[in-house]
Amino acid sequence: MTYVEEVMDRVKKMNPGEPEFQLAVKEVLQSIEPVVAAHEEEYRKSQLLERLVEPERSVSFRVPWVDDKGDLHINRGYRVQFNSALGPYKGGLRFHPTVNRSVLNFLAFEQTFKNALTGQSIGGGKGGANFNPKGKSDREIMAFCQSFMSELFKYIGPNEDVPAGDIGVGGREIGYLYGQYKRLTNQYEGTLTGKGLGYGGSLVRTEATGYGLVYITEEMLNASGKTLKGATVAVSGSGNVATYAVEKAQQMGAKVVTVSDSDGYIYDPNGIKVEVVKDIKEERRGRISDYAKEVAGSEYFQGKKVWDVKCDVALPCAIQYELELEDAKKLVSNGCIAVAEGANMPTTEEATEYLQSQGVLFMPGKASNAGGVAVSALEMSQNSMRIRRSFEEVDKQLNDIMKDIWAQVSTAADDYNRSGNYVAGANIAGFRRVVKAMRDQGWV
Ligand code: NDP
Ligand code: 2IT
Repeated sequence: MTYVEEVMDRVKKMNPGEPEFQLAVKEVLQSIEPVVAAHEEEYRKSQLLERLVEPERSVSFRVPWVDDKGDLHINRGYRVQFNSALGPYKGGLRFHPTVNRSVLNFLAFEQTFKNALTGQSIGGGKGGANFNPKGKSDREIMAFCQSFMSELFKYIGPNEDVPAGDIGVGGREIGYLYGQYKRLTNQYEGTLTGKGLGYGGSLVRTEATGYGLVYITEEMLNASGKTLKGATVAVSGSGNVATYAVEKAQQMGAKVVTVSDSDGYIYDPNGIKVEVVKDIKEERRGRISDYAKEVAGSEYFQGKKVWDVKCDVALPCAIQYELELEDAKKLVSNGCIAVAEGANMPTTEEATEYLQSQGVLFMPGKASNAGGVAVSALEMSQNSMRIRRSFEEVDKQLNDIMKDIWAQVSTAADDYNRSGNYVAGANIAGFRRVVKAMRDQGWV
């Protein structure tokens, strides 16, 4: 057995029943194998990979809350503090019924390498709860957020762990969480990011993940002599990442023809009207099927996925494993030339391998959706300095960071004879930075 295989075996034994986490570790460890081979003795001696796959700390806690009828509910909350070699733990909070330890271990592990790619001083973490915000009233959401923070506040802080949003956690939830944090700690500080602009938030944080995704997609296309201008784009999801990916892709001259939610998708051959998506999702908190009722010429497909639609570029922006092998086959047979992940691990292992084997340009989420956390780090620095940067300034920094990530990912792939394999490039580039810091900090 190679060292990587031994560590993989250990992860399986120590984390039984955690398929998402095991898969994420496997993907990273397999792609860094050439780097490990070059330093095997040193890594073994310092148990480097064993430490890399073990979260530094992980808490779970009871979240009791009362609904509008006066009934009590109990959910489980979590925070996984995976790796602080590069800085305070940083990563989002997800409120979704599928949240469990495996999903959060996978997301926090991935976050460690993503955050490394941003070049900023942030470690990897992730948290959330198996709470379903769908159909809940504003008061119920507030009650849940306050109860969740009443436990979480013990483990976070501006130099310790700085959570943000993810699925089911947007501006409204961050506001309620922040209010409760402040009440409990008596501190007005940057312990959460994605805050409202009126109380310490950064311009561009709302747009950052979607915009960053489009910036790096354009870099990847340009390197192959192609562009988003004039391209037809399929986007999945209609949440934070999807909405601003649609907006930026259209600003760059692409035609985006789809958005979706977990019930079905919209096809609009005239180009998705992003104001309508924002109104339905951000204002009315409705379902995406409403779009077809409001926009003439568009169509709603219940229970189907956007990958049925012919497109040049696909941007999966919803949830893990939403793009499976049969979807990848459809994309290829419809002439798709590039896939860039807005979500975390939306493409299954088999689908990724198929796309790469067919010559489709493929950018993994830890590189392509890093714009969100990168602007979160810019929010942290603005909070520390008590300053506020303009939209243009932050947007320019975001663009520069995405260009830098593109350069790191493509160069690392070249360095290890994997040119064009950006999965390997992203894992190797992220790993190198994390490992250097871990090595320098000794056996901790
Ligand atoms: P949101 O909660 O704002 O939106 C999620 C969207 O995905 C909703 O439209 C939701 O629809 C849809 N969705 C969920 N499950 C499915 C499914 N099974 N099939 C199709 N659509 C589905 O979350 P975000 O936009 O913030 O996050 C989306 C992805 O991007 C996640 O993977 C997240 O981890 C990742 N990400 C987010 C960042 C951020 O800054 N927010 C940063 C980097 C990555 P429905 O309402 O029906 O559930
Ligand atoms: O997956 C992610 O990178 C996020 N949900 C954003 C994390 C953050 O801290 O901004």
